[in-house]
Amino acid sequence: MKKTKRLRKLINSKKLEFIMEAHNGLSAKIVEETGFKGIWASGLSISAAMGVRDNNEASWTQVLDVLEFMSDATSIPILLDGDTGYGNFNNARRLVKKLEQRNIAGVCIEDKQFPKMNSFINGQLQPMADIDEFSGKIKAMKDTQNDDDFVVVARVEAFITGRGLEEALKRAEAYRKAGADAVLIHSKRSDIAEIEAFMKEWAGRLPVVIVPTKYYMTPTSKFQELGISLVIWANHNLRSSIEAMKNISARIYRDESLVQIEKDVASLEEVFRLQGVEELEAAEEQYLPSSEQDLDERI
Ligand code: SPV
Ligand code: MG
Repeated sequence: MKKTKRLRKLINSKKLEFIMEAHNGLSAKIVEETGFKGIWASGLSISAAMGVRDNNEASWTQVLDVLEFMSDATSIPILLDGDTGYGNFNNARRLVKKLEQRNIAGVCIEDKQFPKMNSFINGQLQPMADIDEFSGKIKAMKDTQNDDDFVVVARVEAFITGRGLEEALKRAEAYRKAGADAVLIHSKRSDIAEIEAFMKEWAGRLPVVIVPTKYYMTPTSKFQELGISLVIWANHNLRSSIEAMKNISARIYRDESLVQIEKDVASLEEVFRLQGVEELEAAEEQYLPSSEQDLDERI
């Protein structure tokens, strides 16, 4: 099944589904091997892995290059965190074109202004997009996609910017009318109150996606109960790798030796396996001359 269709199925499924953050080819591969049915290409994680801020400091084509590696390394669908679409409707529709060429299954855009800022930094101060402008952007993206199953998720930042339920509903409804396939309702509260209030009023008009980074204490059964479609575990491969790298760097620095740490890092064999070394060895058998004699005959 096409990646786009698989993402669409995840979003429309009656069952609560989950996708997991990745930020490069390696982490994408690990997400797939773990068993996840989809990948969140997180803007925060990709930018952090590049050593820059989540403020559109990395250009959109640099993000595209990372996505290409992620897509080539995996067979499950990728939903790109497309920030604000990297400009106006025209930039956003060109993004869709380029994503389809790279076999990316969908993109989520948020109703803020370019350059964006991460939702958990001074959310209250962040300017939102004009509703009509953002709706036009969604419409342009939907009109551009070649594959009917390509998914556009509209992310509502009304709670993040402190504007409340009424504004969140008004925006979500406008984006639904503009053709969005799902709504991502974001909250920076440590409880699920805003999401719960939204879900009650929204009443299933479109599938709803959430990112419970801040309300991580909420049991997953509550998401199911509220009728949420898709949960994004948004940054936990990045954060776990930061902890692991800090720990191992510090120990090697302190010990000036590898004696104590070898048992605590992935083996080289595991690195080679993840890179697919075996496949290359098999291909060499098939395509490279097998002996000096073969080579002599061919010359
Ligand atoms: C991301 O993963 O980059 C997101 C989710 O956009 S959040 O960091 O919660 O804004
Ligand atoms: Mg982001």
